[in-house]
Amino acid sequence: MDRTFLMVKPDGVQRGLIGRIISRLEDKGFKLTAAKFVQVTREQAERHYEEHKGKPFFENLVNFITSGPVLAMVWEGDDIITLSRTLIGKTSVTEALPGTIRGDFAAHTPFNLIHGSDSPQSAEREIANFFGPDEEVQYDKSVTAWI
Ligand code: IDP
Repeated sequence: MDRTFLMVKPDGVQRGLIGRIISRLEDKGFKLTAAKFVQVTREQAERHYEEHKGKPFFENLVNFITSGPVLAMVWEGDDIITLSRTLIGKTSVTEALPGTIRGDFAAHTPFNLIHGSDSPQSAEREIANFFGPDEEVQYDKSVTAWI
């Protein structure tokens, strides 16, 4: 089973889209193993987006992600990194296709509602930035064999 870090960003929280975003992840058959509703600190935001340090939009991005609470989550599933990014849609809202979370709900970059890790290495780093080693819940879902 692969795992990833998914986060409803402050715009998703403010717009009341937490439930609908989680529904899409559940509909796909992914398994939630950890969730935390938090205010991201500046240090945490800079660590989370460290690959973008030095880019022109970095400061705005850190300001955005610390502007209100987020829902940080860990989800599991086979190939979940690729599958969840397909479900999320393209970074730029003008390229995100209808049917994807961003394509259906987001209208302005960087307000694109949800973050998803782009590699197993990023996932591990991002999970460790938000969760301690004992905060994930291990359990079986009886439908797994049917997904
Ligand atoms: P991703 O979230 O689709 O993985 P990344 O390239 O990792 O995309 O960028 C992280 C976040 O930074 C994006 O989701 C978006 O909110 C913001 N962002 C990315 N590129 C730009 C840009 O060119 N201008 C403004 N914000 C951007």
